[in-house]
Amino acid sequence: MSITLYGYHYSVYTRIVKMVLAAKALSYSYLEVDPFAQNLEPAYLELHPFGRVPVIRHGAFTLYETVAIARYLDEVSAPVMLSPNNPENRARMVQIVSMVDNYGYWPMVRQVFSHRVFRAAEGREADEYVVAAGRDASQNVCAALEKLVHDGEFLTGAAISYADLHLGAMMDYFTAAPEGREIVNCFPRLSRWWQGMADHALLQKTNPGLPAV
Ligand SMILES: N[C@@H](CCC(=O)N[C@@H](CS)C(=O)NCC(=O)O)C(=O)O
Repeated sequence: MSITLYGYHYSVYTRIVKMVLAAKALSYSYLEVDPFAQNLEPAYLELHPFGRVPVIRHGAFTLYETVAIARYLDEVSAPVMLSPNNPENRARMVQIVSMVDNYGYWPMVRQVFSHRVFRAAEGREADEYVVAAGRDASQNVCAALEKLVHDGEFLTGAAISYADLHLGAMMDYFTAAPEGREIVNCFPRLSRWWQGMADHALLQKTNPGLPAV
């Protein structure tokens, strides 16, 4: 059955799904959708009622919400490889993903990265008030992550899990900003994890780059 991914080039959530597809060596076709465009096609809103990306179609089955997509793809293409066997580690994976979605994405990506890095690449000014608010909120998120990082090489143990991909995509954007690097450097366990993860082939392969003006 063929897989279609609807995504946006610079979207972290689209990148996460691309990493899962690459990790599982799944081929797919890709359709670009700009979720920030004014009038999204009604046909797209049928797929995603909130007008966001990503969405996947697998045969007649369509799915939105990145975590659901990632876990579905991991499960339908054996062997399952992104979810730890141990219940504690699996719960930790879900906790980290849920935590960064609820408290980290907005300050780390939409405030610090978007304003400091993405806007600069587009030749636009950052709103310093937004960057400062994002920096403060991100500090709390990184402090919380510092307590959750496993002693192993990856976030939930010795093997890579979905949490590494999910947080990795956000961390790659966040640490592209000097404020992000400075914050992460204050947390030794989180820094150790990120130093090992930053050059991971899945992140390298899916790096969207920045707009050229
Ligand atoms: N909870 C959604 C979040 C998806 C999301 O926010 N995607 C961003 C792009 S990274 C988007 O579509 N933003 C459009 C907007 O905020 O209007 C998921 O996990 O898939």
